[in-house]
Order: sequence, then C-alpha cells, then structure tokens
Amino acid sequence: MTEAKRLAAEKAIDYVEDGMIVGVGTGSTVAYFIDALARMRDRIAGAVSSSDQSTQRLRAHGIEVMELNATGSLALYVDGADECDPHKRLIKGGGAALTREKIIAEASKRFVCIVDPAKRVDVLGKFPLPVEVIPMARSLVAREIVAMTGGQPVWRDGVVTDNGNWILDVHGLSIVDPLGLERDLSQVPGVVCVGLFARRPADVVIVGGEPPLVL
Ligand code: ABF
Repeated sequence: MTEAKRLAAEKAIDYVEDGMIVGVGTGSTVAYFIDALARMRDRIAGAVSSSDQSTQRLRAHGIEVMELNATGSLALYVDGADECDPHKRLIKGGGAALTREKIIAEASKRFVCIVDPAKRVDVLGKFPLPVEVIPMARSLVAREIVAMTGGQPVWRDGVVTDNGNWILDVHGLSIVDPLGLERDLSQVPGVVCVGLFARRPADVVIVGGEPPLVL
C-alpha cells in the first residue's frame, strides 16, 4: 500500500498554490506529501503542522513551520485518515495527532484527504475510534463510552499525545450516525477530541492508485 500512499500524496501537490501557507497533517501518507512539498519549498511561504513528528520532517526539509495563531485561516490542509466513508467523513487519530489535526482542518478552507484504497469503507468503525482524554478522566470517559455506545474502550497505554493527554481506542463500533456520535462523545467531560471528522468532513479525497482517484 505504500506505493498507493505515495501516489495519493503526490497528487495532493496539485492543490498547493504559490505563496501558500500549507496545513500539514500526520502519518505515513502525509510523510510522502511533506517530501513532495519539499521539492517546491521555495514556492510556498511555509506550513502549519499538526504534530511534533510532522514538524521535525518539515524542518528537516528546510520548510518554515508557523503557528496557527499567527497565520490565521489557511487555504489548504492536507492530511491522511484511518477510514473514509462515501460522504468523506473520516476516522482519524491512529497517529495520536487527532486534536491538532481537527483544529487545523477547522481553520482551513479546503481539506484534502489522502488515502490508500484500504482506507475506504461503507460504514465507519471497523478501525477503533480514537478519543483523546484528560488523563484523570480516563476511567470516567471509558465508562460513559460503554454506556453510550456499547463499544469497548481500550487505553492506548504508553502513548502521551503532543498535548500531554491519553488516548482511548473504542472497538466494536458500527457508526451509522457519525455526526451524532461525534457530537455526543465530544460533550462528555474529560474528552478533549473525538477522532470522527463528520461535522467537518474532507472536501476532497484522493485515493492512491495509477491514476489516483479524486473524489
Ligand atoms: C493521520 O493520518 C491520522 O489521523 C491517521 O491515523 C493517519 C493515517 O495514517 P497513515 O497515513 O500512516 O496510514 O492523520
């Protein structure tokens, strides 16, 4: 699947315009995008990064990384996903960067999501749904998730997010109402971010292949 990821990432370069500050996601597909962006680094103004991991890769290529508070709204955000449904709604957070990813997606006019074919699903939920939580609320949130969804929340033990929080991965879900679940889980005290992008889905989905499929 790495070839498909690279093809999707390189197709996303078509959406980068001269002088842009580009919002950049996290993950192995985005790593290919960063490498492709580096080949045109003199034509862009810089990037806003969703993770320390992506920041390191951008800086290694000599691309200036800027703060969202300084840049304001962005024209373009490019990021991967763990699952994508036919309505361009996503599950994200396998890379533990979901909170900053969702923040930058919210600030961006156009969100281009780059995936390999294996990420396409009819119904979201086979990939365990990541939920970022305040550490002291881990058990409370887990209990409320069970009560609300019937899913099985599993602590991603050993992982601390860039924001100093923990992750619960919720197994056993078949998410027929992603917008409702995103809304309901987001209101639970202690939840920082839910890895569902339904309130703000992708605008464009590029599925890697020869040629790439643009949805
Ligand atoms: C990131 O992209 C995460 O939300 C998601 O987990 C990841 C997908 O990983 P990969 O591109 O490595 O398959 O945005």
